[in-house]
Amino acid sequence: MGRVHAALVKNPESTRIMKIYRTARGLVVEDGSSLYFSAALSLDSLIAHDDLQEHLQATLSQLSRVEASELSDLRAPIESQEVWGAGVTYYRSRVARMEESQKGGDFYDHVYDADRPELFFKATPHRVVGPNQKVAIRDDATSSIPEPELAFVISPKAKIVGYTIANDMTSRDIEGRNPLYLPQAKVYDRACALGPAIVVTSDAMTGSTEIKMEILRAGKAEFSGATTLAARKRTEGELVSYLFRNSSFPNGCVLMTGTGIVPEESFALRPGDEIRISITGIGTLANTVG
Ligand code: DO4
Ligand code: MG
Repeated sequence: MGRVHAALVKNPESTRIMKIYRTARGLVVEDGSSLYFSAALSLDSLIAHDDLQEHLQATLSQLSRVEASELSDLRAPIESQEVWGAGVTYYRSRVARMEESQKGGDFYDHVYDADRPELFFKATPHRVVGPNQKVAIRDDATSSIPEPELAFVISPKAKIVGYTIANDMTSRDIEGRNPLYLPQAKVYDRACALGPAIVVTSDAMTGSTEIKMEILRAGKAEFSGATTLAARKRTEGELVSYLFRNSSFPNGCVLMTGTGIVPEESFALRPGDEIRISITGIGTLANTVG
């Protein structure tokens, strides 16, 4: 099990960072080296707490201690939340989209520099898969890529209560034909993966936090790339405040914060590829294409 990375720790009072896993049986809370299980707690009710870290610490004594084997059947750490995405928040994404676009490429340039970020609807919970589950390629797409992203878990009152890892699967040939096809390129069954856990912290993640992605084909590395949060152009506050403008999220929501890693244009995912996305302090989200 992972340990908290210094990048997550801003003040000594909050060094006790916890993780929430969702399994087929219920929720598992990791606190240091201890694991606690509850079949009764729901993510919807937890995410409603703006002080989630303190709330969880106060709740632990009522939960049962369990062994690591309890984490064998992980599910996406989501219940009723909508998943949204931010786009073109890294220079690499701006450049790649402009190259891929047959029409409308300058839209990406404009949105990179604009005050208002690109925010788009990504998934309802039934379209989201968890760790080790299969993500999908659309039948009518010819070039699909994974997008490795940090995701915010946000309370109904617009407070970031945790972080997780997201894979924003994208049919880039469909989006490349016309930016108005974005919803079809982005929203389809099993187009989003989340996990393995929500890191619960009230501290912002620092710029040195690393995001890495490796794509294995027949067990061999076919692509690898890395970036850090320092390369993201938008702050946590601006992304969340634009998302909540005139929009309410009664059960909170998940916001993917954009990709800074895009494989070269000649690359396309194939069935059987394994996608491994790691973020400092959170862990690794692994999915196979199928
Ligand atoms: O503009 C299209 C979406 C971009 C995106 O998903 C990203 O930059 O991560
Ligand atoms: Mg994306």
